[in-house]
Amino acid sequence: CKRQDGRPSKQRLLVVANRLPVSAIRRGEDSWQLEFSAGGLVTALLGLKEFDAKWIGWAGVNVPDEVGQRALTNSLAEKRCIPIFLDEEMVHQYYNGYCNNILWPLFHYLAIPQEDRLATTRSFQSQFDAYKKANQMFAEVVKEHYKEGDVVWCHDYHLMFLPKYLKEYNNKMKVGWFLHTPFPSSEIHRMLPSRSELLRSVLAADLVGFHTYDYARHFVSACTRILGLEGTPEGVEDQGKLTRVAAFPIGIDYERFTRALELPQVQNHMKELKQRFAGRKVMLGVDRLDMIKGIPQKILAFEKFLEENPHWRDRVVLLQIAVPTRTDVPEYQKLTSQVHEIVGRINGKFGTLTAVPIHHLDRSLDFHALCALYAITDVALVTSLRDGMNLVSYEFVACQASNKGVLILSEFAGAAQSLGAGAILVNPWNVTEVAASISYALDMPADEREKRHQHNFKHVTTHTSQEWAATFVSELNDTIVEAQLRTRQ
Ligand code: ADQ
Repeated sequence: CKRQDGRPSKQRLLVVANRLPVSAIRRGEDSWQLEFSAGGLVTALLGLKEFDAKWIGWAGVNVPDEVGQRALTNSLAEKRCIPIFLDEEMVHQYYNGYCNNILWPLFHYLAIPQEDRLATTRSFQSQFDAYKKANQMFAEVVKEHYKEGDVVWCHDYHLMFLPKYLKEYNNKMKVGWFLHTPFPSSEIHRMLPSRSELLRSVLAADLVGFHTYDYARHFVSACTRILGLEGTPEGVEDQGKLTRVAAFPIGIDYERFTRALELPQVQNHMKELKQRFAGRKVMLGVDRLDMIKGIPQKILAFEKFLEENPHWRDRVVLLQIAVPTRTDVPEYQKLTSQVHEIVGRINGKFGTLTAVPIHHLDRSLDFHALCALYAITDVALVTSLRDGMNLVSYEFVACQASNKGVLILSEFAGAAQSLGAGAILVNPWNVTEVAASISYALDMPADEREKRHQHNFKHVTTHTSQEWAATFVSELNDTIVEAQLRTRQ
């Protein structure tokens, strides 16, 4: 593909995800303020600089009036974003309901709580219908903006029907689908009443990607066991049509972090933090306040560590930065109160008149503050009960070139497969083991810290988000060329 001046033009890419990378705040009838929002997918896709990319997704606000919708569409166009407008009922049924109440916990091996089971069973069909309807709305907007030759990259569990709807419209469209969460064992997936339809819709894509080989394997075995299809080393075959299935481990744009650390304001902030916590080791947790992140488990392990190691009590502090998400879902409200209650109890038990062992913040930190915190941390604690990858662990490593801090990482995060040898791997359900790992990490000799850090740093700097996106798209292009060759033979 060439431009008029002979130079190759960038490949056009339509990135379709439930949420746009910006949040919109209404400032007047026809004026909007846009802000980049935190989150794993957003952070990773900031690396898509080599493509002529446009984003399609929901802006996270209800805009019932046409004036507001037009104004928001215009503001977003400057950021190369195209909005989908979902009304409140749709958000309730599709997003809070089917996506976050059913697929999210199931894909993370979390059982639906006893008191919600009946309600979930009752509302299942209406939520599933809304899910399909929402996916159709996304498909309509993609169709409107699609030009021949575009690559359409669908993201995550919110959009499992999108490949099917797009291919039904135009079978020549290049469609890839990537899952950011784990794909669970087929034994878990088969509990879903809509298990077969979801699998078949995803299989309409040309290329299906996961963070790890294990998730890809679970998906293929769900297709063979539930749909009776044939799994091949390349993917899944159905009546002569091959859907490629592969692992594409995500990374981060690590230079964004290393560059930020050189800025005077970040350096100053680091100095302030070091003074503030002088004489104490700093432990850090940065998570969305979600049940998959294992925040209560982390704090309980820290409590056990303090109980068992009285000599550390006033020499260590845990900073837990937890950005609230899905705040209108009762389960998440319950989690917030639970975390507050545990933190309060532990601070009451081990705090003094001048210091507390845990600083817990329910908020997002701006990028520079986050970099400074990562850089001055001695031990980072990631205790996800399940996590597709976990970018926080990579971001911490990227900021540790001088400090060589230790990463304690859940074996249930995808990142454990890439940073396994550099991190201390733990089972977050086992508080005794996590407490012992905290003690080990705090006392770790410098040469071991150095060796572990080098291993992690090498991985983070050689597996970037740019490379992840480029590999996925190039594999998608190759898959289509191969399929054309096969059809011609
Ligand atoms: P998330 O569940 O959002 O992502 P993660 O991969 O850790 O999890 O990414 C979180 C991002 O949000 C990081 O970039 C982090 O810096 C930022 N963030 C989190 N808390 C913050 C806070 N308090 N203040 C500021 N920033 C904060 C999903 C999957 C993951 C997968 C990613 C990418 O659940 O498993 O790794 O997508 O595929």
